[in-house]
This record gives sequence, structure tokens and C-alpha cells, in this order.
Amino acid sequence: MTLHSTDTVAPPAGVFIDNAWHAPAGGGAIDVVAPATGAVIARIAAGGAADVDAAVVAARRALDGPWGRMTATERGRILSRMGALILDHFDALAALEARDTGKPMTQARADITAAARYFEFYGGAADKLHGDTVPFLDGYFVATEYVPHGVTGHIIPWNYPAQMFGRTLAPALAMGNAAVLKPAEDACLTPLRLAELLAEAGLPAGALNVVPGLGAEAGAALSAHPGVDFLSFTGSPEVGTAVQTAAARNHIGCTLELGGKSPQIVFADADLDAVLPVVRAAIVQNAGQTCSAGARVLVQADIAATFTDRLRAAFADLRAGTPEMDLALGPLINARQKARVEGFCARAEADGIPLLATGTIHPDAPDAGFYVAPRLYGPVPADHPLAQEEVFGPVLSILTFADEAEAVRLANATDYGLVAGVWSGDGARALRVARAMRVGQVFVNGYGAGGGIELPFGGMKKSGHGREKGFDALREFGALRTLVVRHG
Ligand code: TXE
Repeated sequence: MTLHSTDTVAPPAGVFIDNAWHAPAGGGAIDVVAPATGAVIARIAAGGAADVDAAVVAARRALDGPWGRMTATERGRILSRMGALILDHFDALAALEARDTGKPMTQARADITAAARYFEFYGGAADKLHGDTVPFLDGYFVATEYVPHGVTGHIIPWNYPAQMFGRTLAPALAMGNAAVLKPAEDACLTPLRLAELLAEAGLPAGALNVVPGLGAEAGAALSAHPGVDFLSFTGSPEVGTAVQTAAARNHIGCTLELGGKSPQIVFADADLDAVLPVVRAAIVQNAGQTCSAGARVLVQADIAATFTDRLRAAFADLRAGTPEMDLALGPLINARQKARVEGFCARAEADGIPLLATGTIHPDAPDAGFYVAPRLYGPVPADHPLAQEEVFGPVLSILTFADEAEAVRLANATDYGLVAGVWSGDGARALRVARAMRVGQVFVNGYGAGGGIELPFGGMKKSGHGREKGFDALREFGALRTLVVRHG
């Protein structure tokens, strides 16, 4: 079936356990609202504690059954087939993702490509992670091996549902865990469809179970479940604290990815023709609802006036619209996020921070959609909320610095530490500054790098801990076991 973004959507109104849909135990449902129109387009199941329990039981059974006995190579083949299946269903998945999140079609297509890449990458990597042998006492042989944690719980956000499905599940399954996923109530239509495709790719029953539902119900039940051996969470710092607390109570590990306030540092010797389009794209991608959004630009004072003038012009050109209009950005995910972003802007304006440029909303974009025009502010004082807090919208703050030391100080002067960018024609300086960033990922003379499935990604400080993407995600989803054999 090919789904076009204008079609109504009829997702399976259930929880996905043992490769089949089941009515949620509580019988409830949640309306799915299209951010581009404000209209209800579908209903999904409101899973709760009893469904989470059934999902965890099914996952444990899978570990004791055919899934647990598969070789890494066999697991990898299933994941590789999933990568191919996603591409077979490319148009339908992209339309579904765009409809559910409101993002422009070009962005939705890029997200589906990335989702497929996760399965390709971890399909190939599944049988490549190996341990070591360890020189030890005379008469001993010591080796290490990676083994799955067991049942892994995954709680994902609404900003990149398809990508997040691949990011968190592909490495967990490659390692041989059995997973329970709680997708976000605000956007989970592609995860529900992708779960069906994984079954079609050959994933044995119970290896992946999906419980859609509210965070405070299904999410809280999953993070507190004593049958879960490891948790992976992406979302807000507040919920991250609750998830880590629940993990601590059960004495299990977790990875947290909690967003950022990522800086791009632009030195006077940077190539502005290269910098400007990237700085602009890094804040409007997904309407700024990206954990790694380049939300602060730090400009050397000598070029601040020129840089600001050029960025103003580039910002004024930006337009928001529906997925089909396929403009620079779409709406925000819901009314709450729109109000939150507008609250940051109102506060900035009340505090006298100059609004340098405003993009526009396409006149034909439905009034009931959750659109916010992009905004550029500057200079923003380093201690203002606009320079400190994650806005999660298309709002860019300009700050200025005098020299390298001040650039490093300002860049590191937030609670977050996810990503940074350094732009300079002086290679030694760019490297020096990049290495002084208290972040998990730093780019030199570029930013973002298209999905970056191969690149380890994660935070320092309030941005969280643990690494996703790349080979390191496999290690996160495995426990190292040391085998000590006395033979002498
Ligand atoms: O996130 P929540 P929200 C940031 C961003 C955004 C803010 C609020 O700044 O403006 O968080 O967004 C589930 N136990 N990020 O409120 O609530 C929820 O159902 C267990 C950054 O939407 O953290 C969803 O599946 N789970 C970010 C997931 O947590 C719970 C992406 C994320 O939702 C729960 C999203 C609970 N008690 C927001 N309550 C990033 N790092 O990219 C909710 N959830």
C-alpha cells in the first residue's frame, strides 16, 4: 500500500507484542493530531502498566527462545533485510512521517533514508564486535566477550520518530537484546509501521514489542519495570532524571540523551560563504526541534556587524509551511511546544533583546497548525535564558566574543554539552578550540554531517550520558563478560 500524505491514517490501534497487535489492557486510545493542520488524523492505543508487563514477559520469552539462540550473523541478516524493506516502503513511510510530525517532505525523506541506514549499519556490524584476550597469571587463559543486557527498554521522543526507532533499536537488536519500545504519544505512526516491517524482515516473536501510550503511564511503567535490564531514553532532562532514578532503583544501567544548547563559534578568519547556510540550516532543520540544533552562534566581534547583516537577510527569507509545501521548515509538534517557544521570545523581547530578523509563515498554511516564524536575536547576554536554555524551536541567538579564550569560555558556559561547531581558517586554532569543547561531538568547518549514523553521539553534563550511533552504541547495548580459565 502506498500512503500519500493527504490520505487519512489508520494505524493499528493496539500494542505490538509477540509480532501481533493486541487491544491495550485498559482499552484506552489517544488522538493523533497532525501538527500542520491541527486536525485529528488517527487514534493510537493508550498502553499502560499491564501492557508493559506483557511486553516484558514476551521479550524475556524471546531471549529464552529462537531469538536468544540466533548467531550474531543471523541477527545481522534480519536487520539488513529491514534496511532494504524500509527502502521498499520509502514513499509511504516518508508520507506517514511528514503527516505525523508536520516536517517538510524533503526532511521526512531524509529521515527515512537515515532510518534505513541504521539497520544497514548495525546489520553489518552485528557480528563484528568482539572482546579481547587478557595476559594474566601463569596457567590462566582470560578472554572477554560482549553479551546482551537482556530485556532493554527504549523511550523515544517525537521529533525524529523513524530515525529514533532505528537509532535505539538497531544496535540493541544487533547485540541480541529483546526490546520493549515506548514511542512518543505525539508522533509514533512510523514506529508502529516499522515494528510490523521488522516482523516481516524475520524478527522472531517477542524480540521487539511496542507499547504506545502516555509518558506518565506507559513510559513510567517501562522505566520502573523490574524485568527490564537496561534503559535507553531520549527526551527532556526532567523525564531523564525520572528514568535514571527508576533505573537506579532497579540497579540497572541507562543511557540518556537530553538535548542541548549547541554553539557554533565563528572566528573572523572563517569563510562566511560556507558558514552562513550551515548556521541557518542548523537551527531551522526540523523547525529547531533537534537535540543537536545549532542554537547559539558565537561570532568574533571584528566581524559581528557583517555576519549579522548577512544572517539577517538569510533569515528573513525563511518560510514555514505544510509538508507538501516543502519549505525550509514545518510547524512545531503541538500547541504546548508552540506556546513554550513563543514564551521564550516574549521574554526576550520584554528583556529588550533586539529581534534582528523574522521569517514568515506561508499564508496558505492552516491557521490551526502549530507554526512559529523563525526568529534571530542578538546580541544576547550570555546569562539570558535564550542563551542558556533549550528552546526547541527555530530561534537563533547571536553572542559575540573578543578572542579565543572568551569563545571557549562562552561556548562551555551552559549546563548542556552535546555538540559544538568551530569555524576558522586557522587549522591549529580550530583544532585547539574544538578540543576544548565540553561536548560529546564537535565539528570543524562544518556542522551536522547528514545523519552521521557512523559517528558516536551523546552528551556531557546535562545533555546526558552514554553513546548512540556508530560502533560504540553496540558496546552500550552489551555487557562485557570476562572468562577466566585456569588450565595450568
Ligand atoms: O519531552 P518528554 P517533551 C526537550 C525539548 C522539549 C522538552 C519537552 O527541550 O522542549 O524536552 O518535550 C516520555 N516516564 N526534548 O515534554 O516528556 C514521553 O512519552 C517515562 C529534547 O515532549 O521528555 C516521550 O516518549 N517516560 C529531546 C519521551 O518521554 C516519559 C526530544 C520524551 O518526552 C515520562 C524531546 C515519564 N514520567 C524533547 N514522561 C531530545 N533530546 O532530542 C514522558 N515520557
